[in-house]
Amino acid sequence: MAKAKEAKNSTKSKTATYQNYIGGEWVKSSSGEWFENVNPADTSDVVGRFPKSNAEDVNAAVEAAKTAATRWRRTPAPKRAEILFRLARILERDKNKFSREMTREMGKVLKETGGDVQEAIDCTYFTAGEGRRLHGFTAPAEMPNKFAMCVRQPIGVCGLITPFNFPMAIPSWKLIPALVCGNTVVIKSGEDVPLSTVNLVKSCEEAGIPKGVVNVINGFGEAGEALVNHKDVRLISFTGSTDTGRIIAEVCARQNKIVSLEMGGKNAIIIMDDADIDNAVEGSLWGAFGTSGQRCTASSRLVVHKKVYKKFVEKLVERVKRLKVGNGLEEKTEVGPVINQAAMDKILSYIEIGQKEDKAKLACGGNRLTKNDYKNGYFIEPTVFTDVAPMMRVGQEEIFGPVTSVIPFGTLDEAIEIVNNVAYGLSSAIYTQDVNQAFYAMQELYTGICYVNSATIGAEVHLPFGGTKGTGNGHREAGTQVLDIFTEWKSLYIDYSGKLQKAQIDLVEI
Ligand code: UN1
Repeated sequence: MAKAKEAKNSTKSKTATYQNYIGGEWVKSSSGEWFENVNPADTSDVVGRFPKSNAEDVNAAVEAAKTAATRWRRTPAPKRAEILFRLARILERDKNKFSREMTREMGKVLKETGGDVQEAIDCTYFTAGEGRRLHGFTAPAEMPNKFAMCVRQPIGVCGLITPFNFPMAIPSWKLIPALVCGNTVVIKSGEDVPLSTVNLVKSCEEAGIPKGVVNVINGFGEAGEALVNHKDVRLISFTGSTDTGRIIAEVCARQNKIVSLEMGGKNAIIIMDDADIDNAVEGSLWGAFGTSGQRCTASSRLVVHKKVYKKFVEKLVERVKRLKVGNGLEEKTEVGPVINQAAMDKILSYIEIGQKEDKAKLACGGNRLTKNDYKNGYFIEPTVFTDVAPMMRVGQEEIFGPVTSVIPFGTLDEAIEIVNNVAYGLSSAIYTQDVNQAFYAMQELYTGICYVNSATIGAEVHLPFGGTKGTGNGHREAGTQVLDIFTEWKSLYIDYSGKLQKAQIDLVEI
């Protein structure tokens, strides 16, 4: 359930109205229905109303993307990239406006939404550079007077399904590589944060991306389902919950679609007995409570050496209690609201599980904030559980909120075992001053991302992003590795001998 409410009969004339973007036109849904995008810090503040799209809208968007595909594929990649460089400059120009609008619809603090737009800018500059690379390779052929090489080819119409927590960065991770590789796309925006996708796509329009190359559908699961099921969509790239990802993978498998999934995490920081404790506390605060813990990379477990456990917990709890929770638009706020009612209910239920079922110690937080400025928002106190055993539910399951679990350990091998022994494998970290321990941990931690002396969050766009085990299905976004999602290899053989040469049969004598 999204925070977005149905707004079929909305008559509020002042509410800003946004549309879908199909074939270069801004259009409403054929259903004639709308939903409201509200501010999670104050649900009486309606950010705008958006079309509640259905399968018919998705069909129109896919048709537009299909129509535009040939021309875009044949546009030289450096030319496609030129438009994307222009897009990056537009995003830079409008960064402040987009950040403010993002905080209003998503809740995270302004510095973080600025970082989110910056990540989209960085991704666009970096990935557009591939327009002059998109490297393939040559290889020697087995026969004389024969040439062999390998090139990347675009896939066709790609369906992009994006989450709420990085409203512009994550759409850009998918959109920009898809485009530079020569694909056309239909994006299904996250229903809690459609404005940021609309802002990104309006910028694409201004940059001069041809009609039909980028299409946007706003709405809920109905629209997403139609996109995943559409026979002309060759690829689905999805970031979101593990449950939804699994369903998407099943549907795609039946239809032989390419599917890239980025799902949950249960990331941990190891704090060794030789760590700089103050630095580790600051890192843990940022990793656990930045974005109100709503990152796939959030530090939701702090695995702390017994020798420094007491000292670390004391310092951590003291700092957590001082975190300023509030509206992300206010300068002093450090932790914003969570995204919607359902998310809040889920997080609160885990806080209850932690106390009742797991019997962990609630060191601070644990409550919804409801008074005064908090009364119309989804605010939860930053929460720390201590004395958590590794197999407790709060130590195993993704909570996706401002809650972290502190787990004591005795040896580095024990800590590594605790970190690895979860269903996911996105990010991990270790605080230590010892180079041997750091390298050993980097070798043994089975995650897609690993940090030394830094929290589990903060990946940069030019390195691959993704996780092992239940986090995904083996793909990596970002970096140049993302090109392997959005292209297929084509091997080319050119025989210039002027006669038939049979591979594996006409063996060359030496
Ligand atoms: C996510 O939480 O889904 O590394 C993405 C980070 C950010 C991206 C997080 N750059 O924390």
